[in-house]
Amino acid sequence: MNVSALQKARYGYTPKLPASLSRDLANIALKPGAPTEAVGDQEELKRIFKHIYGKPVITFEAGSNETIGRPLTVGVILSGGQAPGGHNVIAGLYDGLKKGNPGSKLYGLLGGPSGLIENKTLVLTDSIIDQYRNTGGFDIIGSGRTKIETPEQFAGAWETAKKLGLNAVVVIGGDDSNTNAALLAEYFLDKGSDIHVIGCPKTIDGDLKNQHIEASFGFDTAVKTYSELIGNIQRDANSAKKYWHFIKLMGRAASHITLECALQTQPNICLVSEELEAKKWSLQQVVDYICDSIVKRAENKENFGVVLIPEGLVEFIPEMKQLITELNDILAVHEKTLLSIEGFKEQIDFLGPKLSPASHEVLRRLPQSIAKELLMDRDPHGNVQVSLIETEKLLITMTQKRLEELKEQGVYKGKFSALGHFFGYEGRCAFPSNFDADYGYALGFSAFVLIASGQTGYISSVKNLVAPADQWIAGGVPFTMMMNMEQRHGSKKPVIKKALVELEGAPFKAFGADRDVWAVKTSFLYPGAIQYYGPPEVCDQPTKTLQLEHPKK
Ligand code: FBP
Repeated sequence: MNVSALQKARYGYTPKLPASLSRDLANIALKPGAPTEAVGDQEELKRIFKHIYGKPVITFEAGSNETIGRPLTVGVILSGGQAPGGHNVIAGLYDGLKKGNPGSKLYGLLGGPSGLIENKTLVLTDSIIDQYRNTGGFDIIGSGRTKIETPEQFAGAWETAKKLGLNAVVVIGGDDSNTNAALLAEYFLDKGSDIHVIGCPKTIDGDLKNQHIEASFGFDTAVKTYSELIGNIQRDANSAKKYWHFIKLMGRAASHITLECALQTQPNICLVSEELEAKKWSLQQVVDYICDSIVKRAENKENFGVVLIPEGLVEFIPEMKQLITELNDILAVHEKTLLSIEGFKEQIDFLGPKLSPASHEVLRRLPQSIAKELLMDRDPHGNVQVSLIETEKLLITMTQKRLEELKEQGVYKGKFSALGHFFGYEGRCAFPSNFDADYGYALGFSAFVLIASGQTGYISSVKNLVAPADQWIAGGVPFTMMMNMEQRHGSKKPVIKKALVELEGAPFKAFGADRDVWAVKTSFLYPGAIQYYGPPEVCDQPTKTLQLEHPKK
């Protein structure tokens, strides 16, 4: 196969494993902690997850493990958006299985959860795995966002699992996919079967984390890729001194990506959705905040700058959030009718009586292109597809308008020329950084140990991530520990609680301490490209978020 020089070199990279996973397999024992409770709605969740609720957190320690060498047949699913390190999770799982027993078999379930429902599979072999080690992308088996939801879909999953003779299914996914994995684990147990389900925390968004899951894999590489691009744009802006760049960054709900990129690059403005929601800012207040920096910089003859915008912003502006919540509920029932109506005005008229008067008014006042984007299809989990909403353009248009008013009032004397960018897909399939290559591999290997030790209802976990990899602590965290009940698709559903940016957390505080200076004085940092080879201080540094949230002891 014809591959790039870097790809060839990366095939030869050996991911670093925690000491607890490097020892002889028969000497990896499971140490359970105390039983756990869900983060909310405990009684309801106990009823829904009769079998898997309340399991203890598990860590791996030295001690004997008698079941680990038996042959196993496992199916693996890549679910949701791509995240660098996914191929290494599969490689870690595969290597663990083969080390445990060369007769073990790993099926790739093709195209996401639908591969399990529809029995679309690929038997993974040494030669397949070796072509994907330490590479980005999910192309080894493909991904998808299908949710296993209806009785027919669960029955399909059950049939496939029986036909393939699966002992376990590993779901590599974000909060929604791992919620689905929890339901599947419960379903299999309800059927009286011993097919086990283990999850792995994936998402560039970084919003699947808690005290035991310090980060999801993919975040590290994605933020480093975006930060490189932002730094390059900042250097261009500082050279040409003529453009304001409005850069929207992926992260469907939480602003972790945007915040981390701000810590790495020190732009003039970084909007953090969670803060705007807490302050109950309107869209106009956000625009006024941006204009304030533009006006002050213009006074210093600096008619250029960079604004970072989290992708999920619109869902956190209270008036927009209310509108989107109402639209979600309406679309859950009337989506087909709405889509059959021709003409945008007619669609708004149809929605009018179903929306509250305030939300109807917000929808009417939005630029048509943005309003249309809000009406587009939801994803199978009922989420607005925020990556398709052009918030950067909305903010440029509104900023332009406000600056014209300020010019008329004699407050602003600068020149405003703006460019919009969206960095999202650029970062999701990059070659995984050394951190994500190691972390992904360790998560996959840890998933194998959980399965081989007869566990189900767990998400694979590897923590102590700011320490060198051999000191990482591997184990499993029960799905139900991370869950609560939330409104989805018009009704209450069990879900893994999304970890949003905490305004009292160390990363936001570090940003808050400096941002007023950055807003006026050019303070750009240029992080450069991810380095795969070289000194550890250049190649193996975890994100600033991780370092601030888990300072080295
Ligand atoms: P996951 O939560 O599935 O990891 O996906 C995250 C994400 O990359 C978001 O940042 C983005 O909004 C979304 O996927 C885009 O979805 P799609 O790949 O379907 O366009």
